[in-house]
Amino acid sequence: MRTQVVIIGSGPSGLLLGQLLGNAGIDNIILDRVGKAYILGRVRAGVLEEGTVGLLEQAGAAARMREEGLLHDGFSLAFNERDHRIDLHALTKKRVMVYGQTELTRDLMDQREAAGYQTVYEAEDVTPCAFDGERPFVTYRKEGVLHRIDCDFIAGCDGYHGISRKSVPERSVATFERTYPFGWLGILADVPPVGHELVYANHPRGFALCSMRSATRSRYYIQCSLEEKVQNWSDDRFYDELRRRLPAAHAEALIVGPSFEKSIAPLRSFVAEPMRFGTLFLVGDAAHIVPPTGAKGLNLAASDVHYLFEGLRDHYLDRSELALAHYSDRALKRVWKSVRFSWSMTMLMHRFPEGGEFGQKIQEAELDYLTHSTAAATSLAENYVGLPY
Ligand code: FAS
Ligand code: PHB
Repeated sequence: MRTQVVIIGSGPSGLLLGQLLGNAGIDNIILDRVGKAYILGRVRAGVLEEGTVGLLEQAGAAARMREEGLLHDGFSLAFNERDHRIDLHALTKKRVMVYGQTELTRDLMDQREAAGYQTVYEAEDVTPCAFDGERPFVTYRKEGVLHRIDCDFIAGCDGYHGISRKSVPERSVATFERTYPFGWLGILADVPPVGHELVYANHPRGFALCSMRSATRSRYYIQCSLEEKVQNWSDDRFYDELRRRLPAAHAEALIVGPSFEKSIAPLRSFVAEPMRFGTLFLVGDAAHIVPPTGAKGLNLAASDVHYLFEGLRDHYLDRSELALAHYSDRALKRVWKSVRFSWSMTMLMHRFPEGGEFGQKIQEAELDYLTHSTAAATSLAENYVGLPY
């Protein structure tokens, strides 16, 4: 079998890249080790930058998002029992779109199926081969049969735990990492959200985030110890703790109901450099991970896709190698700025007991500065809505 681009991973980055390539007439096959249902069962991101929205429009997969997504002009920082609104639109003339990653993934899968582009789910032992030469190929096993796909390029869109980055000789990859001494315990429940915008709360008991998926579906998170177990957290216990971390007005407005998803996610910052190895390109979580505090993970995957699609389109349609040659540098420039922002939001909003009184005072001073200085709020806002591609 032969195609122009093999994409490993049917998450947001693989699906978005596959749709843009297919629509440009560039042949591609997506391989994923799990099935569609498993991928759609994962609950992750919820906030899209305008750049990500634009790419979904370009991919022809934005119709349902436009109908069901919620455009937000701002969000709140809650601390010392008070709410401070960051008016994103007034400060940047931009907005963010609240629309779940699960729905975005479903829309891209539907578009791919409608276009007849090929995807192999439950592909085992996917292995990128000979990507340091001119004739790369990928092998995989399906129902016990070994398959080989010859191609021109391989896009490693297979996430942090994927095979692509691991297939590169260790000496060729530089990694940079920071782990955080806590996780996020999150729930999804079909109850109206506590407010019409997101609330990020800094509280002595720990960070909390009130987010949503729609006007009737809420997504809540609280900072928790990495030793915590989901089974120790009944809905009542979760809601009680969430209330204690919110200003009174939000705590009183909180509408509770049975959760249908509850999970703990660890937080880390991670970057692998470079993002290109011969004809293998790392995209999205395969190359970088950010703590979800800045809502950047999914949006960074989208900007990687933008740069790689430009490079592959110019290679095939314009016979130009320039954009492809600069993929890694261009992507990493934006990656590191988002990694910085996500790290700074995480340091600002969470409790770090080891940071002591001094660390606490620095957080309070920064929150005070952010909510009294237009310059500081503008810097926060332009990072949150997404820096230019
Ligand atoms: P993904 O991990 O989404 O997809 C990779 C795909 O590759 C998967 O389908 C996997 O099955 C497949 N794969 C892996 N190994 C393979 C192999 N060997 N062979 C074949 N296929 C393979 N981001 C935010 O912006 N906000 C959030 O609130 C947020 N919350 C998150 C919570 C959790 C628990 C996690 C893990 C991430 C969260 N993220 C969040 C980040 C998340 O949204 C990612 O940025 C996003 O999924 C990146 O998309 P992909 O790069 O496509 O990787
Ligand atoms: C979410 O809705 O899942 C979400 C929103 C904003 C974040 C993180 C997660 O910063």
